[in-house]
Parts: sequence; structure tokens; C-alpha cells
Amino acid sequence: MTTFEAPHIEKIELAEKAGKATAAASGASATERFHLDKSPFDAVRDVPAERVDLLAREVLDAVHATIRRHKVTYEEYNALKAWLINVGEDGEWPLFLDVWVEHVVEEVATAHRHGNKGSIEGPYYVPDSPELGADATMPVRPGEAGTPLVWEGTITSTDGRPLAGKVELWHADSEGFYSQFAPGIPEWNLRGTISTGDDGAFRITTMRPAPYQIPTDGSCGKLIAAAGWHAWRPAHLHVKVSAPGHELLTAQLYFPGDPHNGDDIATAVKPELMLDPQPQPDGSEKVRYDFVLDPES
Ligand code: MBD
Ligand code: FE
Repeated sequence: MTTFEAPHIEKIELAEKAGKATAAASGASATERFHLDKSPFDAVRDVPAERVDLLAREVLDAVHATIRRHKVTYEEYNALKAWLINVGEDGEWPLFLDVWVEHVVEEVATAHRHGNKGSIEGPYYVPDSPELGADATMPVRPGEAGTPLVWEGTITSTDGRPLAGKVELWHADSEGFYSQFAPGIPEWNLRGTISTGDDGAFRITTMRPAPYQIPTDGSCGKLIAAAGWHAWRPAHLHVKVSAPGHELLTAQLYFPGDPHNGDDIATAVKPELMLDPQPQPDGSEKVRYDFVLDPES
């Protein structure tokens, strides 16, 4: 390793060696991933100064009002400064924003839809996962732990027409870890792209994920502990569902009875996104869930 490498590379390597998922390692991966895939500034190149001024000013006004209302001290201000610096150093800005801000952006962005409810993308999406066809078995490790889940569904348009489209599925394993963000998991484990034919139908065999605890050893964890919050998200499946001429649906699906369905740290659970898995005699579960996409306007 050269001295020119960013400190987070070192943290990932140390975590890999220890075989441990650390906040710094998954944070660094999420930050790197974000830089790789998106050029977020291109999309706002033409946003006028008036809008930037309005949004920046209102956010700052809200901060100023909080400081005045609660007489925030210099000690608290300096702790905030140090904490904000640490969030960046831990690579946890994607985690922080996706957990505490994204759900409102998603709400606003999809309010017009008549098809499926969506939910937040979160920090662990990776594009271009392996193509698995319409009758898909998700990539798993030999002896992958957990409850097998067989999911049948369709993609249709809001007018009822079946759609040839794609379901990109990614989720945590039975310990709550995501491939490419925790060490020691094969690259595409529990990540895949399912393609439907003209009948819109798909069938996916996967493993039920575990509830997910956001990393507690980094800056987001420090905030959670200091505020007396918990770090849990209920177990969930992430999807991006797409078809030509239709709006991309980003959603998450949940399991009834999860202790954190009612108090998700990321505020991303909606009743329409609840699955109804049926236990089978062989110990697996079957579930039906269909997607309805809005035509592009
Ligand atoms: C996750 O798995 C997730 O889905 C979100 C939104 C935030 C942190 C971890
Ligand atoms: Fe997730």
C-alpha cells in the first residue's frame, strides 16, 4: 500500500483482514459507489440561482431558528462541527442522508403516481447485477443460511397491460449484511436482474433477509447513541422495477411481524409494501407480489 491511498482504503483492508463489517468500511464503499455511478451535478446544471438561493436560505433559516429557540451553546456548536467532519471521514454521508432525508424526497417525487407505492433506494444499490431471466434463482453461497423464499408476481401498466420489463433485486443476507458493502461476501450475492417476457410474469427464488442494523461504530451510530435512538431497519427486499415507456419504480418490500415495521430508523415502511408470505411444509415460504408501473408522462 502506498501513502497516497485514501485512509478509507486502509480501513476496508483492515476490515477484510479481520473479516468484520465496520462502519468505516461499508461507509467508504457506499461513498465510492456513489462517486462511481452518478454525476449528480450534471443534472442540476441549469437550476437557476434563485432556486439555489431559496433552498439554501430556508435550510439555514431553519438551523438558525433551532439555535435561537434552544439556545445552542458554543460547546454544542463545536461538537456539531467535529461530528460533521467525522461523518465525511467515515464515508457515512450516503448512509446519513438515505436514512434521515431520502424518504421525504421520495414522497415528493412519487406523489403523482397511480401505480405502485415506492420507497427509498438507500446506500447499497449496485447497477448491472447478473441477468437471471424470468424464472430466477438469486446468486447465493453454498449452504446460504436462512429461509428460502419463492416469490411470484407480474409487472403491469396502470391500464392492466402486462409489461416486458426488469426487476432489479438486492437485499441483505440472513445476518443483515449486503454483498459489496461487508467483507467476505461474493460480489453479486443476493443481487440479480430478473427480466419478464410479454406476459409480465416473474418467479424469484431467494433467501429471506434479516432485519438490518445500520453500522453503530461510526458517526451515524454515535448520533443514534447520543440521542437515545435505535439503529434498526425491519427486514426488507430492495427493488428497482422498470419497463420501456414507464416510470422507474424504486421500492422496498417488508415482512409482517417484524419488530421494527412500526419504527424503521429510515422511515421507509408503507402498508402497501407489506408482503404476505405463506409458510410451506418444506420450511420455505411462498409469496405473491405484483408491480404496477405508471406510464411516462
Ligand atoms: C439499508 O439497508 C437501507 O436500506 C437504508 C435505507 C439505509 C441503511 C441501510
Ligand atoms: Fe437496505
